[in-house]
Amino acid sequence: MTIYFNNGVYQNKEDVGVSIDDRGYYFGDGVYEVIKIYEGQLYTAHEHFTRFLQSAQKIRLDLPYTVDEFMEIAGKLMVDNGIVEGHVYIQATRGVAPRMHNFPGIDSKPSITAYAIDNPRPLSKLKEGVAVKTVDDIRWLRCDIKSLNLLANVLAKQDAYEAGCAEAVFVREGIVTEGSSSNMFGVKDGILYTHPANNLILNGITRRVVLKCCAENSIGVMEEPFTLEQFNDMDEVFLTSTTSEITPIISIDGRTIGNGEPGRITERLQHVFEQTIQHPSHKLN
Ligand code: PSZ
Repeated sequence: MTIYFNNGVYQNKEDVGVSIDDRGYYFGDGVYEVIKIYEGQLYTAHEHFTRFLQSAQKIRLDLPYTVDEFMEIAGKLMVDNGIVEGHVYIQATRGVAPRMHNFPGIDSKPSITAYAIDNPRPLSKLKEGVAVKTVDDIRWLRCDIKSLNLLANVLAKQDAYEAGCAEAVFVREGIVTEGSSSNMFGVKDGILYTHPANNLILNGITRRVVLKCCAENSIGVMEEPFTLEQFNDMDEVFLTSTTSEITPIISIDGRTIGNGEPGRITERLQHVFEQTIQHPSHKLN
């Protein structure tokens, strides 16, 4: 039986009642996180829960737990559900109140729900790479917030899937920002390029791990905006996310990158990343 976390109570999925008046349901008025579990241990959980609290603060949502308390909740869900390889999903909404746009009164408390679930690593995609499709970045200007509002991301991902691609790449005014649920990287002449961590992208935890791996392995990094034209002309391209890790990209809009196989630096970073998994207590800072 899978045990879910529902506002401080651990219960069966069937017993988790969600109100029709929840602001997550009405407005997507909330934030979330996904934390990977490798070998029965949470990976970079401190960073994820720090970002969770930061996202909440950016939407003026006060959460009643600290990073350490969230780590305990996630750990309990992982252990009690016997998850060895998978992830924890957690979200917080602005709670339950009759539908109105402005914030509910102080008597309304956030709704916090979480669960742990099996999710194997995408080994064949990691090895073979994936195709991607570019789409217009029609999102708002606070993409740094891990918001439950994902309509533009959902539409983009569906576009990509219908084109036989695994991910959609957002392009804003000619600049590659990020994927619909990933960060984007290119390698040109041995230098790694990725969009700077500003309001136009989510500063991915996996992105941060990759940048740290580069620093430790003398791989040059340019956190500078790059155009779609530059992206198409990269020697290697890959994407990162908590569940996709470092996934090579082998084609963009049907055009092959390099020789159509994962690049050398991409594979080297995958190898270094793999070592961080084996030391899950690994800290970013
Ligand atoms: O399971 C999945 O499909 C997941 S787990 C995390 C994501 C997808 N995506 C996170 C994400 C994102 O939604 C956007 C818009 N940009 C970047 C990322 C990567 O963030 P991290 O590395 O923290 O998962």
